[in-house]
Amino acid sequence: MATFELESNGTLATATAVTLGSAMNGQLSTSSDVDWYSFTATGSGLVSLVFDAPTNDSYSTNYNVGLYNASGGLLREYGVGRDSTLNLGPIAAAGTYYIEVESGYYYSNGQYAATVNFTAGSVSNYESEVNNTLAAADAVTLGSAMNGQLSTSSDVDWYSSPRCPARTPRRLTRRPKRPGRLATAPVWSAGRGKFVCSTWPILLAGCEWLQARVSIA
Ligand SMILES: [Ca+2]
Ligand SMILES: [Ca+2]
Ligand SMILES: [Ca+2]
Ligand SMILES: [Ca+2]
Repeated sequence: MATFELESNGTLATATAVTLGSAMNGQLSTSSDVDWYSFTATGSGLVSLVFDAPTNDSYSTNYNVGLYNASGGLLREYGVGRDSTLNLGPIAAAGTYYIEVESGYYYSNGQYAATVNFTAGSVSNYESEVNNTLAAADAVTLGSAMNGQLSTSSDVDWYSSPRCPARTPRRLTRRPKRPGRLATAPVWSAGRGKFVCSTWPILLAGCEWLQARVSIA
């Protein structure tokens, strides 16, 4: 039997609970309708979502589909116009998580279906939103790929890697060149700290930090 959203579900608090692996049917009744869904994870793992769209548009966005944590922090988001399987990335801990479906650039009043899948297991080498500030940077292992996504044009992802010990970090004097690309900064060994803006509060006692900031220019 098909399962349908329960309006009003326009907030986290009124989200319709979904069963993992089962399709949930919904519809955006107007272009401002927002549909929230919730699910419970028993531990860390990877989330994916099969979105069955009523539209079939490869180039335009009819829906924005996002994964949020219990605090309403956006973890990942995609704009879709046709049937899609979305990699919504990792969640690090047990708890309640949320899916939001809203209208994209174009509006469709058709019925969609969303199936949330969860594969339990340890996750590493993924960003852990919300990592939008230097203080919340995700630690990376040098030489290992880190997986991240810019969920919106205003998302910023910070990464860091300590390079301890034994030297007092230096203040650096300029922003990275070429914003919008991975800006790896600094080996700021003596006399060479020239890539990171001095306003970034990166002075951590006893450690050098290698930092990367990813954003859309
Ligand atoms: Ca709805
Ligand atoms: Ca709604
Ligand atoms: Ca991100
Ligand atoms: Ca981010």
